[in-house]
Amino acid sequence: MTEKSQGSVVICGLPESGKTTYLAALWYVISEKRDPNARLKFDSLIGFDHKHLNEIMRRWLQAKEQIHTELASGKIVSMNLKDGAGRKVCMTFPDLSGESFQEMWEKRECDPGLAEFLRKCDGILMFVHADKIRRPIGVAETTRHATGLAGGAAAAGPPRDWDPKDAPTAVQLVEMLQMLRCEALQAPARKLAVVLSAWDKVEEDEQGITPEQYLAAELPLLDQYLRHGLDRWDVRVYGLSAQGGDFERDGKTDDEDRNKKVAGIRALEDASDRIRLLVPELSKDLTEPIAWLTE
Ligand SMILES: Nc1nc2c(ncn2[C@@H]2O[C@H](COP(=O)(O)OP(=O)(O)O)[C@@H](O)[C@H]2O)c(=O)[nH]1
Ligand SMILES: [Mg+2]
Repeated sequence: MTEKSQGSVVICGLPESGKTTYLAALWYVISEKRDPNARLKFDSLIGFDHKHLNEIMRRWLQAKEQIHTELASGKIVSMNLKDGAGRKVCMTFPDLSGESFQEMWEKRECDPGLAEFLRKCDGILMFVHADKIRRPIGVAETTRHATGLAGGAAAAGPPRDWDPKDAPTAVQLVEMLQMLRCEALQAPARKLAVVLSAWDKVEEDEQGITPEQYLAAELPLLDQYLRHGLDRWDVRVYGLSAQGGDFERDGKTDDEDRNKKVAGIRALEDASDRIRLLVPELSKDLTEPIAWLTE
């Protein structure tokens, strides 16, 4: 098997978009061989140590939210998977914190280590937390805010300076994707899997909505860019619940309602029953987006 026949995927996503939780659940499923029907199987690790993966898996099994300081910053880690024919697929996590993706919008700069992987990958897996989407603020709303008119309680106190992090989620993501096509990067990837994480939160309010419909409704700028933009992405939108519901937040156990739900998740006999992936049909196979990206 030559190097050329390998597939390669880069995992992207702003901070708090669900990357570590996905990795923890994936590690549980593939290292314990919990899903015999998974499209891809585990092969090997590059740069990762088992200890770290086992630690995030343990937190996932205990239904505890992941901690944010994880790997030494700048450490790029990859996992090789393989399909039934033995073809290897390399998934790379250039930045589990997500800060270098945010910097692509904030500073219009791309970390050299990240750039190296972007320049040679076949597909991009981009995480978006479905329940933490920053929406654009309209002019009327901004004015009301500033002048303390109707409902202007929020206007109390001095106005806060604008920070690029406050920009709408769709603006940050479209900028990041457009940068992949710029002269300096020229990322060859044509396929993009958008994973809307924490899909259980969406289903609490809007049963029956598909991931595509949700993206179009909540991130219209991103939706229009993906469908009509010049960058011509071949896109699939997934809804993913990798936890099955909210997990215990570090040091906070006084929310009765949340505690009950966490107990329900812990009580599931098979922890892989927490996982729901809308492909759009329901699946549990966390390797599906990786397999599609490298088909
Ligand atoms: N309810 C729910 N919350 C999730 C899910 N996946 C991730 N989260 C939460 O989203 C937040 C960010 O997740 P994390 O994996 O740490 O994001 P990262 O910064 O991209 O690695 C955390 O509070 C997670 O508990 C899910 O499937 N359901
Ligand atoms: Mg993380």
